[in-house]
Amino acid sequence: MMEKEKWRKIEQLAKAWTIEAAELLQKSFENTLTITYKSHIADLVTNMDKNIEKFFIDKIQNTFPEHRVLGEEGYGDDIQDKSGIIWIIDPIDGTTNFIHQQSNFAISIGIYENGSGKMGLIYDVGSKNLYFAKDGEGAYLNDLKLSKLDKAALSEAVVGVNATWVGPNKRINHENVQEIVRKSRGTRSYGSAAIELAYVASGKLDAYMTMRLSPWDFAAGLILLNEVGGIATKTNGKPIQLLEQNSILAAKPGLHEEMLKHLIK
Ligand code: 2AM
Ligand code: CA
Ligand code: CA
Ligand code: CA
Repeated sequence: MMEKEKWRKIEQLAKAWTIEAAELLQKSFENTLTITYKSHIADLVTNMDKNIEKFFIDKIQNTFPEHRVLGEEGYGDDIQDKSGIIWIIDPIDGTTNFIHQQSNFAISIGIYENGSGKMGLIYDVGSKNLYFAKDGEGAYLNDLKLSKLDKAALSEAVVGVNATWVGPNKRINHENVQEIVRKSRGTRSYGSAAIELAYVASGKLDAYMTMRLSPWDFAAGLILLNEVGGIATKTNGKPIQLLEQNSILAAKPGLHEEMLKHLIK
């Protein structure tokens, strides 16, 4: 199969499966969720996180047996290297919102080939907004092609940041984060890293920063950002490592540099 045709098929199926999975998630609100803790009391997982991950793995394995899957809930492959095609899946990003709000949660899928980002989907299930990007072909919010991001200054920027990082914490000098908060036009916190990265890619946020995300939280968002000229690094300015936990600073050009000056001292 030709390369272009191969990716067209992957796109068509990834979109169809995502819509189908979103319907299962919406339908699940009619039933009682089974909620359990993972590492601590604020780290929740439901039966639906697990079901949706298994749903995707089942579809992918049946259709593309040579592809591998890395999923948050651990039903995928044990991925130690970046070779071949890897689907990096977060079945529900924003599980706390899924449980508490029944909105502001997303399905996030980043598809990589030999470590390079090929396709990203972030589906905000509640609003039915699909953020989609294909390497070299731009990024879309539903049918609308997203514009390249313009330069921005912190004084005119709305920054996505979780309140955790504004107070003393073990991951970053919080006084540097406070400077950013004070100098910005305003801050927002949505509780879904994937949605916040999609918001930066679509200009609804000018920047997003957080101290620890896993591959499934950012895999799709990075591909979207790349298509619109958004810049994403760790909060120390170094490159993000695809298969590791990373801090993330994602922003419009110019603004990324300005925020880094506050963060690196
Ligand atoms: P999740 O909902 O898929 O777990 C806010 O909680 C954001 O941080 C969400 O995108 C959430 O993803 C992510 N996150 C990453 N690690 C987390 C953890 N240990 N506990 C809770 N949320 C985490
Ligand atoms: Ca989780
Ligand atoms: Ca997540
Ligand atoms: Ca998740």
